[in-house]
Amino acid sequence: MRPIAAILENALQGGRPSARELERVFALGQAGGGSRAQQGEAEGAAQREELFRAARELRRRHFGDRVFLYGFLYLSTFCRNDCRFCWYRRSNPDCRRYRKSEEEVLEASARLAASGVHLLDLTLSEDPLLRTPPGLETLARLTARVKQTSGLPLMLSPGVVPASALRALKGAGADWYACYQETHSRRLFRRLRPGQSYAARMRAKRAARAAGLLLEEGILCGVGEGLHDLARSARAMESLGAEQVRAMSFVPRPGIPLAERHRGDPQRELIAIAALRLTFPDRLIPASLDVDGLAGLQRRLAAGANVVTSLIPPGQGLAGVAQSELDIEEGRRSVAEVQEVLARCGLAPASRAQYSEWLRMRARQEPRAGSPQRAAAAGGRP
Ligand code: MD0
Ligand code: SF4
Repeated sequence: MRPIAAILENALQGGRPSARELERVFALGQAGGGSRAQQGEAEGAAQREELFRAARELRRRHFGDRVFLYGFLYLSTFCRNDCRFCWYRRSNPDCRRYRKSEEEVLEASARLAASGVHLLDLTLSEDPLLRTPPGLETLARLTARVKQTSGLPLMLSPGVVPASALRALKGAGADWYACYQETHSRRLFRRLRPGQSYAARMRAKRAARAAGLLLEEGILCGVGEGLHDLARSARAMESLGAEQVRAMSFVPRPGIPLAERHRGDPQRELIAIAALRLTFPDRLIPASLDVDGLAGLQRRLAAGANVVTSLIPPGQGLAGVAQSELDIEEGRRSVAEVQEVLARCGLAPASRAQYSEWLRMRARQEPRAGSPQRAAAAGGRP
C-alpha cells in the first residue's frame, strides 16, 4: 500500500484512493490507530497537515475561493424514532419539542433569504403527524410557499418518506433531499437506529434521485465506527451518486444513550472531511456550525469543506440538531459572522448565481429520467 504522501500525490494527479488507502487516511483521525500509534504523534500531526493541504488544493481547483452558505430551519422536533445518538429521540422527555406554523416558517425563511444564504434547508424529525394524511401534502404545500416567497434553492430533510412524497416535494420546488445513513455497516446501523430499516433508508435516497432531486448523504463520526466502515461509507456514497457528502461528529450530551460510551474526538470529523474531499474532489462537503458552533468553522474549512451549513436566525425559537442552542440566539450562526471567518481563511461567499450555476451543471450531468442508467441508479427495472 502507498504511504500517505503517495496517496495524496495520486489524488492531486486526479486519481482516486482505493478502499485500503482510504482506511489508511481515515486512520489519521483515530487516536491509538494507524499511523498515530505506529509513527508517533509528531509524524501523525505532520501527515494530517499534508492531508488538509491536499484537500484545500482540490477544493481550490474545483471551487476557487468560493463557499456556499446554507440556512437551516428545523420545522418540527417531534420524532417517532429512538436513535441512540440523538437528543430528539422519542424517549427523551427533556428536549424541547415544537412545530413551527407556516407563518413562522415563512418569516424565518424571509429573514434567512435576506441575510444572503444560498439555500434553505427545511428539516424535520420523523414527526408522526407528517406520516398521517394530509401531513406530507402539507409539507409539499409549505415547500412551494417557501420557494415562491424566497426564490431560493431548497433542501428537504424530512427523514424516510415514500417515493410519491419525494416526487411531490420535487414538484413543489425542492432541489435536494438530505438523508444520512450515518454508517454503511448494517451492524452499526442497527445499534444506532434501533427498529429502523437500513434498506428502506437507502431506498428513499435512490427514489429521491429517480425523482430528479440532488442527494446529500452523511456519516457520523465517533459512534464506534471502524476504519473499514468509513471506507465502506465512502464507496456507498459514491455508488449513490450523492452530490453533497458530509461527516459530522457525534455530540454527546445528557439524555443520549450513546453518550455514556463515546467521547467526541474532534480529529475524526476533520480527517473524515479531508478524506471525503480526496474521494469527491468536485462535490459539496459541509462544515457544519451544528457541532462546535462558529468557533469550529475555521478548522473544518481548513480540512477542505466548501459549504457552511446550519446558519440559523436568532429570535425565532429555532433549534439546531446536534447542538440545539449553541450560538443561535447570540446571532453567531449568521452570514455576517461566517463571512469574517471565511475572510480569515482567504475564502468568500459565492454569489447566488454561482450556486445556481453549480446546481444546473450537476443536473446536466445526471443520467436522464427513464434512461437505463437512471433505472439502475433507482434500483428499479426500466
Ligand atoms: C446541519 N443540523 O447542517 C444540520 C443538519 C440536515 N440537512 C442538516 C444535520 O448541521
Ligand atoms: Fe428522530 Fe432524526 Fe433524531 Fe433519529 S436522528 S431520533 S430520526 S430526529
